[in-house]
Amino acid sequence: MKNLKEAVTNRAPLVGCFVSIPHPASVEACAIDCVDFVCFDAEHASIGRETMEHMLRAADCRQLPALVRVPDATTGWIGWALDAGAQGVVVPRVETEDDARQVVRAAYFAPRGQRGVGIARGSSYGAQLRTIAQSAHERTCVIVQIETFTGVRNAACIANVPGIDAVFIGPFDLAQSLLAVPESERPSLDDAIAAIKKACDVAGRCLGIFRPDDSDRHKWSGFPLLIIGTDVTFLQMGIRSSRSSQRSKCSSTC
Ligand code: 3PY
Ligand code: MG
Repeated sequence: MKNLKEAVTNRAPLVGCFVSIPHPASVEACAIDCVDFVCFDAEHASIGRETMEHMLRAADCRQLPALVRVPDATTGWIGWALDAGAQGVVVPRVETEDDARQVVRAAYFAPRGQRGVGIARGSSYGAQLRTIAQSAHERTCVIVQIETFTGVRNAACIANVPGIDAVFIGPFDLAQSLLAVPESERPSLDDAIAAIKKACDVAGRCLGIFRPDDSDRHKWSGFPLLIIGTDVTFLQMGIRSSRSSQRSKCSSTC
């Protein structure tokens, strides 16, 4: 895939996975033909700035588009990820139109935003600084997560912010957030997801969701952008499934 942003904005079906293991080897291992892109999880995993850069090198070697889920919407991590050469960012817990506008400001160079221009890996250490500063808006994929009840209520405003390429639902956080809503006003998780979908459909915005595994993939056909699983959970699933097939072999032969 040449341009992940183009695929996302065209709402082409894409399936990626999170990478939580802070090592380039895990990125290389994820570079198989059923993975369209990877997303390094710098929100929950212990991926530091330097390691992220080495992981981006590994992704580039395999021509695997890489996003970084940053810890929050502040300018630091968004700029670091993009300067290091990530094709885009996924920003958690975006709850309001203002939050979404803050993400846009941090992710794009002027005139659309206020991203700092500097010498870093993403600009071939300055050799392509001018070209990058002029054209980054064509390649920088900006994805915001809606994963709180406040975010659901503001989904239409968030989805309409220019510069946002996709809205990505975090169902774990969303389910947790709904517990803080008084029962009489609390939507079900399914209803909250449907409200976000409706807002994105009306705005013509790409929509995505996280699923821990492939088991209910058929349910999400209206969600072009899927992140299914993480390297660590696939590791556990592989061990579990190998152990259980071993056990059943043993019980039939022992
Ligand atoms: C969530 O489910 O909260 C997520 O952010 C998925 O990674
Ligand atoms: Mg989350």
